[in-house]
Order: sequence, then C-alpha cells, then structure tokens
Amino acid sequence: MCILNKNKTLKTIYIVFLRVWDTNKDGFMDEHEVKEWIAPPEFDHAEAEARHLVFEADSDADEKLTKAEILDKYDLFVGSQATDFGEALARHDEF
Ligand SMILES: [Ca+2]
Ligand SMILES: [Ca+2]
Repeated sequence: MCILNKNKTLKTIYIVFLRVWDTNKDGFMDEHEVKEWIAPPEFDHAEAEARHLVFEADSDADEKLTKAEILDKYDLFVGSQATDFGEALARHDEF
C-alpha cells in the first residue's frame, strides 16, 4: 500500500467509486453500499466498520457519502483494514 502514489490513488478511488461501489448509481454511497464493499457478509465487524466509515467521512451528516467526501477522507478508507483498500486499488489498476 505504501507504494501507492497519492494522485493515482485519488484517481483510482474516483473511478472505482463510479464503476463499482455505487451499485445503484445514484452518485452517493450509503451505509449499505459501504458495507457491501468493505467485506463479505460473514465478516462480523462489517456493519460496525461501515457505520464508522460513513460517520467519519460524512462531513454534512446526510448519511450518504459523495465522491468529494470520500476523496476528502480517502486516507480513512485506505487506512481501514476492513476495506483491504490497497488490494482493491491494485485490482483496479487497469483503469
Ligand atoms: Ca448509491
Ligand atoms: Ca454526506
């Protein structure tokens, strides 16, 4: 993860957000989508972690994450072990 360049990381987050995470394509990520993204259903802490990430990154407290909110707090997502973010980014490296 440490080898990821910041600009590249932000760009990748942006693209992956649009193509992958925002499953209902409304331009926001809600808690459900965050949960789907961060972990398989059997992962015990997925719900708590999703709530935590949404709470921390949701600067206007509308319970939805916009691209701007996610990019603003991208280090939170990258730093979360639950999201396995480095691996997720690597997987989408072709974008
Ligand atoms: Ca959505
Ligand atoms: Ca928000």
